[in-house]
Amino acid sequence: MSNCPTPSKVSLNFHLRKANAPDHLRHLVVDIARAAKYIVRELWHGKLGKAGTSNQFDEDQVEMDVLSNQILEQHLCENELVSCFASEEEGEIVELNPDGPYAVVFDPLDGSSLVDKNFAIGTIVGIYEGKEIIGKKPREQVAALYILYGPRTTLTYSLGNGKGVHEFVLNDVGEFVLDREFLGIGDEAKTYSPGNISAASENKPYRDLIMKWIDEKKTLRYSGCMVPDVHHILSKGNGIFCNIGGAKYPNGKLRLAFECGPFAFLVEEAGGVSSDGKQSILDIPLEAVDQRTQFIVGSKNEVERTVRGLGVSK
Ligand code: FDP
Repeated sequence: MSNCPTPSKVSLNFHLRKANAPDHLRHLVVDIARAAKYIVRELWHGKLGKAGTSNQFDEDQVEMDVLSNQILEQHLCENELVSCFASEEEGEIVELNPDGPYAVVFDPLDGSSLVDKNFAIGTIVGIYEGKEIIGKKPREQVAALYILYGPRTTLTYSLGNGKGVHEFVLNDVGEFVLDREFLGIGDEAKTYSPGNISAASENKPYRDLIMKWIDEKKTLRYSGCMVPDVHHILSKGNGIFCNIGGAKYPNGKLRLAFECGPFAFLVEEAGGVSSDGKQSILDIPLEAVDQRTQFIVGSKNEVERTVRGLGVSK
């Protein structure tokens, strides 16, 4: 960083440099952040209706799903740094530059069914070194980040390896500037966020856990989109989020590659814990892009109690 003084407003680029991110990785993260600014603009001014198409999971796509996927793809193409990517909106892994040093996984617009209701939604990204996605474990990510489109647009990233989790806010000149550094998660949860709650009708251990949280007078914080829901845990510094299996989704509803993997990386880096009911999410090998997993994440003691309570109900 030579003789440059630390600016009063620390940009994402400056922060990545200070964290000694390799130049290619820094450029890639900054380009993803740039894509997010175009997604924000479309959320403000674009069409929010249904696209009339469906994604690899046979879920109806909204126009913003398709558009945010295109925006991200375009930015990943532009920098020549990406060997391939897997997106929740694409059926298969998409090959880009064979010499690109990174492979990227992303959900371009998580919670997009809420977009026309004006709820908070987000983009989730995980970055791996090399040309492979299948066979990798989320622990091997070299960076993970999410962008939260809420009352304010924020970007939270981590490079792992004890380098911390950091939050930036998009300012009025279109720069992500540092808001908070080294977000941490305490061991006890005051809030709970129970996903796929309809599973509790046939999954008694899950129902019992929810009743326990109610009896303990924990505070419910569930919006229906994982990005703000897990962000709440990182932001408040405690809480538990889960998405548990039931009849409709035996392994839970969420996808390992684009949703659980990046968030597990961020939460564990912040001092929290993640689990599928048996092991850390970070140790589950990616066998397919459409792989789902149960997801229990947040404050250590509550995640451990939850895993015990579910009795490995996977
Ligand atoms: P959505 O389907 O709206 O994209 O991945 C999917 C997700 O949102 C998560 O963001 C969210 O936590 C979950 O689904 C909500 O599922 P439930 O409605 O089953 O709680």
